[in-house]
Formats: sequence, C-alpha cells, structure tokens
Amino acid sequence: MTVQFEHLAPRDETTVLRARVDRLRASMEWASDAIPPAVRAQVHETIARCDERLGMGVDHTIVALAGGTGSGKSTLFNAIVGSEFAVPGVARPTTSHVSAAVWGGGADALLDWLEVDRDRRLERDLDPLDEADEASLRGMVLLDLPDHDSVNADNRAIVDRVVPMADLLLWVVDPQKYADHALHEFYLRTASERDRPSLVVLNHVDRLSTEDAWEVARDLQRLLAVDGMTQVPVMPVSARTGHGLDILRAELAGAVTARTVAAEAVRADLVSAGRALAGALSKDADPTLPDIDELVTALARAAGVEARADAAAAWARGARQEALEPWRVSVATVERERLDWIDAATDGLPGTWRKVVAEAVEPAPDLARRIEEALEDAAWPPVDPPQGWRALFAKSALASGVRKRTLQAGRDAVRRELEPAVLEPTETIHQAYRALDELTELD
Ligand SMILES: Nc1nc2c(ncn2[C@@H]2O[C@H](COP(=O)(O)OP(=O)(O)O)[C@@H](O)[C@H]2O)c(=O)[nH]1
Ligand SMILES: [Mg+2]
Repeated sequence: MTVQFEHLAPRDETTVLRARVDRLRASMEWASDAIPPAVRAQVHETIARCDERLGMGVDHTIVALAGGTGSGKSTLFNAIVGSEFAVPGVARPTTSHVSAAVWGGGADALLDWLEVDRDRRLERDLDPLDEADEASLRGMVLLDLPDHDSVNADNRAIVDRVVPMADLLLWVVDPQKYADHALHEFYLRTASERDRPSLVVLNHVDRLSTEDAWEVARDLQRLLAVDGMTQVPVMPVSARTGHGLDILRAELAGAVTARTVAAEAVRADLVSAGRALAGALSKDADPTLPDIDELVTALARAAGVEARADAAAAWARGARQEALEPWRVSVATVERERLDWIDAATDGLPGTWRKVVAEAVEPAPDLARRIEEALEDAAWPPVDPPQGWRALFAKSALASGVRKRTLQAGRDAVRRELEPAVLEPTETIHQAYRALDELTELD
C-alpha cells in the first residue's frame, strides 16, 4: 500500500496564488462598495491571512518525523539527509528542539515561522549533477520533531503547532513500543485533526528477523485499523542499516509533487471568500463595455462639433467666416448620455454595481468642463479658401475634406477626455467584477 497524492505539474503555487490574491485585493479597492459590509470584512481578513501564508511560500513540502523517545526519529532524519548537506555549526538533534533539512533552500521565512533555530537548519544545494532521486526531493523540508511523549509542555506545544502544517507525517515507531497506548492516542487525536497523509515507519527492523518484522508490521497495521486508520501504510525500515529507505524516499518524492497543506489552505480560504462574494454578484452575468464611439459622437455633437464642421466647410466654399463662439455643452445632455453609458455598462449586474460605476465615472459637470476645454485647445485643421482659377474646380472637394477633418479633430479631442474619465474607470470595475466572479468559480 502506498500513500495516494494528487500529482501536479510545475510547482509554483506561490506565484499563481499570489497573483490571485493581488487581483482580489485590487478588486476590493475598486469595488468594495458593491460588497455587503460583512462579506467585505471577511474578504479583507482572507487577504491578510493569504498574504501571511504566501509570505512564507506555499511550495515547500513539510515532512515531519513524529514519535516517542528513542524510536529513532533523529537517526532516521540523519539517514534521509545523508552526508551531502552543509552542516555549518549544526547542533546535534536533541529532544527539545526541532531540526530541519531543506532540499534546495529558500525556506527561511517558513522555518522562522516554525521557530526552527538558525543553527538547526541544514541546507542541501541541488544542482543538475544531482542524482534524480535526490533532485526529486527539491522543495522538501524534513523536520525532526521533539518526542511526542515528552513530559515537557513546550515540546508538546511545538508538536501541536507543526503537525497541522505538515504535508506528510512520518510516525516513527519502535517494534518494542508499537502498541503503546500514548502513541495510539496521539495518532487518533492527530488523525482526526488533519486529513493529510500519514505513514507509519516501523524502525529498528535490523533487530528483528524478517518474519518477525513482517509479523510486527501486520500486527501494527491491524491496531491502526482498529483505530480507524485503514489508509495508513506501515513501512519496515532500519535507520541504522538503511534497509527500506529507498522505498521511503520514493514516498517522499511523491509527497513533494503534491499540492501542499499551505497552498491548499490558501486555496480553501479563497474558495470560501468566493462563496461569500457570490451573493454580491449575478450568476452568469458578463458585463460588457458600451460602445465608446457612440458616446464620443453623441457628446461631440452635443458640444457643437458637427455645427463647427459644417461652418468650416461653408467657409471653404467661400462663405463669409462667422466669429467663433466659445465651446459650450449642456450639463443635462452630458448627464443623460453618462447615465445611458452607466446603465449599459452595468446591465445584468446587481444594483450596487451600478452605484460603484456611477461613482467611478466622472460627474457630468466635470465632464462637460473637460469637453469644452479640450475643444477650445483642439488642433483644428486650417481652412484656407482657394483663390482664383483653382477655386472653380476645388471648392467642393476641399469643403468636404475640411468638414471631415474638423469632425475628426473634434471627436479625437472628446475621446481623449472620455477615455480616462469614463472608459477606463468602467473597464477597471468590470475587471474587478470578473476577478471576484472568478473566485466564486474556484473549487
Ligand atoms: N538497531 C537500531 N538502532 C537504532 C535504529 N534507529 C535508531 N537506533 C538507535 O536508537 C537510539 C535512539 O535513536 P534516536 O534517533 O535518538 O531516537 P529519537 O529519540 O526518536 O530521536 C539510538 O541509540 C539509535 O542509535 C535502527 O534502525 N536500528
Ligand atoms: Mg531525537
């Protein structure tokens, strides 16, 4: 029997999840008014919690060695680590401190959080020349825990804190103590608190005959089944001789490819934030941007750009040039167009989203002023009425060219104002909506 893991291709959950949390944060900055206050608070808590976890990275696979005094945890730790690890002034594993070995490094924040002393951290630099089975452990953090049967309350506290974070628990047991009551009680308590794989390592088998080793392994398996743990494999090994360690390493490599507890916790947090957010969103709604060209044309017309183009054309045909009035656009007209835009942009979304878009899009008086100023400063095409014999032939072509260029110059000027004041804020809120909606579909 082997432990079943969900296998995942490239391990970079930290980056993927961080991007998702960043999108959530940005969305809440823009759209939090569209979210009921209780949900908003929950989402902000989620963001803070995810930030904290992601700060430690979620790509490290934590494998913890747990068990009673003398079961061989420290010896097994050393046997798995081997001799390739840098040991800068590392103190020997003791019962009262956690020791850690990291394959590939980069786990400092995590080890700080786990309160592993700096002088109890071993690092294995991996390079392409490493044997495949060693490279397959990249990302593993192996922890030698204090004895679970320790009378020392501090030790118990460390075990209790680390165990829920562990991606794989290796219970190390001594053949002479495997039926120990305290051990089974600890199994049960821990197993009920976590639904992550565990493995029982039956150590010291070099002290038993092969038959006895299998006999004990079977009996231990039976006892575990009585405790309700039918899915927990028992592996006979000898930390001293290395017997069975190749199989154990293969299990560890399997654990390394699975999604970690930390990544799972962040995902689960995001999923429940998504569930909470669902009420503030409309099922299957997909907000679409209204046509900005229509708005530009309508507001340019309202400001008199078409009238100006007609006048310029008449002038090009030889009409007398009228004095130019300052640009004016009616605030009421701008407001009507603006509200039509907001309605179209929030079609199908809950009412709160209409308010959020309405607040993000510039108010009509400001828009009107912007448009007037932009038209005042626009680069209007020169009108140069033809003279003499050329005028006979060119007048009408020239007039229509001037009309077109004038219209274009006016609409371009209006568009340059509407893009930052109307289009971009609307787009941003649509993105926020979609990022939140994406969370509701996460599972
Ligand atoms: N014969 C034998 N002795 C072992 C084995 N593993 C550990 N020991 C010995 O058992 C004693 C306790 O081991 P240790 O690793 O300190 O146990 P811990 O308290 O669980 O960390 C030490 O004397 C080890 O040398 C093993 O597989 N076979
Ligand atoms: Mg020890």
